[in-house]
Amino acid sequence: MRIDVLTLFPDMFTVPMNESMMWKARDRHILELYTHNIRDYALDKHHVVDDTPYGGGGGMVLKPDVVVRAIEDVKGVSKARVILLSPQGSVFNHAKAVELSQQDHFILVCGHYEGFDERIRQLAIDEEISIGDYVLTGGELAAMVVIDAVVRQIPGVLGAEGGADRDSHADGLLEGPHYTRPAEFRGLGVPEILTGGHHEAMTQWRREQAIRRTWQQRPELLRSAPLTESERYFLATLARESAEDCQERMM
Ligand code: 4HQ
Repeated sequence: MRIDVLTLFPDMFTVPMNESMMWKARDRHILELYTHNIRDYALDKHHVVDDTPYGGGGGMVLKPDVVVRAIEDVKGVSKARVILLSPQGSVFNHAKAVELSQQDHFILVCGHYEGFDERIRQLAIDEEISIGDYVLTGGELAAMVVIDAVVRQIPGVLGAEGGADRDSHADGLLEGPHYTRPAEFRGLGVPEILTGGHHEAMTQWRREQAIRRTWQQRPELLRSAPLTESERYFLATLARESAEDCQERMM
């Protein structure tokens, strides 16, 4: 996979994109990542990239001539998708990460300041992504979030053991609890089922814990999670328990 990033702050990428899983992906030639400084595409003496907005209102807006020139130069004749990071985009999620992990090339555009001249979108952007409903100072951290989530979905990046298929969201559920040694810590033990060696019972227990945690933390995910009939029955039990708890607290 090849990813190109257009940014005013390429240095922000150097450490995060060269550690841990990201370094492995690059070292194993699974990922080529290039950053490009948008300022290099400002042709005037002072390399100006932004200007005041028409109609006033304060803040600065990225100039269309500079940013479109940068995108067109980086894209060249390739068919790479051009993605803008902004709070106005559609919200990034696991499905989007999987979809992008199947592309062989895409371009991320990061802005700073109030935003982008609208003609950048009209002329040079295929798609707009937000990493969540809050406002960042720039698109760089959002781009790194997207890159991390996408790259770990590419086969060969994580080892077979740490495969992304067991992650939260991979099966539409949150992950249940994990434990490691010691067997007792500050009076708290480890669920017996995990130390018993009954593999099938353990798998079912893990699945139920995932359903339980999803019910507690993110019940809306259960509307689309693929559950078996007996798992739906287990969920109905949890819902009944919650209703009873609620009743009790009202007494
Ligand atoms: N920004 N998801 C404003 C974001 C953001 C987000 C990036 C701040 C773009 C101009 N990006 N700049 N949320 O808040 O991606």
